[in-house]
Amino acid sequence: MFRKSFVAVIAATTLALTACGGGSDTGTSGGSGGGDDTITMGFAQVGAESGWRTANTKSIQEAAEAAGVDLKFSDAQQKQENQIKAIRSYIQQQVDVIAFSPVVESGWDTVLKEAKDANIPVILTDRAVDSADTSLYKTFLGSDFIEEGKKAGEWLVEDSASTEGPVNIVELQGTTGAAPAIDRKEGFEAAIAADPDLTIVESQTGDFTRSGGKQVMEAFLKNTPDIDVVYAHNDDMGLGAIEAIEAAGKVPGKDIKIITVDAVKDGMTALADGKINFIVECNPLLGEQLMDLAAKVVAGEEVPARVVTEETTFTPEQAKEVLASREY
Ligand code: GZL
Repeated sequence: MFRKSFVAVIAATTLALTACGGGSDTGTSGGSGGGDDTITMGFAQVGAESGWRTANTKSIQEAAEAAGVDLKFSDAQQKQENQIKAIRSYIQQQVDVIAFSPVVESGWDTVLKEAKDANIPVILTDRAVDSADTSLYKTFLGSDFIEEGKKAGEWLVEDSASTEGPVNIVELQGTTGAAPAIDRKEGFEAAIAADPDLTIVESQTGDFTRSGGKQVMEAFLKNTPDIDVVYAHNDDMGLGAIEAIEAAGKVPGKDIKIITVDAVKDGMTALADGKINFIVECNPLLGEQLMDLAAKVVAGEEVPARVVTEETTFTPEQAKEVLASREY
C-alpha cells in the first residue's frame, strides 16, 4: 500500500525537481574513484524474456558506449537471486554506480543496504521496488504502469459502449510480483469499473513470454466458452495468445479482441494486420536518460526522485503509419 501511495504522490510531483533523500551525501561514490573520471556502472538486467527487454538492453548498452561509461552487464534470466548475486558482485568490484530493473517488487532491502553501506549509489530503471526506505536508491526512471493499465481499460470501455450484454475478458498477467504486472492490472480494473458489463472472467500469469501467453490462452480457450477480449500485460503474451486463438479456429482481432502493452515491432505488426486491436506503448529506450542520471548521481548532484518516461497509444491505423520508422 505504501509503495502505491508513495508512487502516486511522486508521480503527481514528478516534474518538480526534488532533492533525492539519503544515500551518500558526500557526493562521492564507492567506485574506482582516483584520477580516472570514467564512470563504471554495474547493470543487473531482468533477463531476455521479451522484445521489450531486448530493446531495453540494446538502449542501455548503446547509451553506455556513447557516454563513455564502462558498463558491467548481467542477465538474471528472470531470477531475483541472480540479480542479487550480480549486485553483490558489483559492490565487490566497487563500481561507481549500480542500476537495475527489479524483476519483482519485494526482497531488495538487504542488498540495497549493502550497496548504501559501500557508498555506491543505486538507480532503479523500468520497474520499482516496494521498499519503505527510499534512501536505498537515488531515483526511479521508468513508466507509470498504472496509467498504462488505465489507458488499456479506457479504450475497452469506449470500444464496448455500443455492445449489448456482457463482455468477457481474460487477462494474461506479467511476471507474478513484478511492478508492471501488479500496476497494469490495477489500472485496467480501475478503468473498466466504469462499465458493469465488462468482466475479467479468467486471469493468470504468462510471465511476459510468448510461450507463456500461448499456453495460458490455450487453457482459457478450453475452460471458457465465450471469450470476447484478451488483455495481455505485454505484446509477447498477446502474440502467443494469437497463436492459440488461430489454432482454435477463431479470428484474433475479430472473434476475440486483443489489447496489449509495449508496442514492440512484432506487436505493432500484428496491430497493423488487425490481429491486435489496441496497444499501449511502454518505452524501453531508457539508456540515454539512465547515463545522464548516473553522471549526475556520481557527481553528487541532485536528481528527481522519480523520472516518468513519455509514451503514447496506438490503433491499427496509427500502427500502419509509424511501423516503418519504429526503432524497435
Ligand atoms: C515494462 C517491462 C516489462 C515489459 C515486458 O517496463 O518491465 O517487462 O512490458 C517486459 O515486455 O518483459
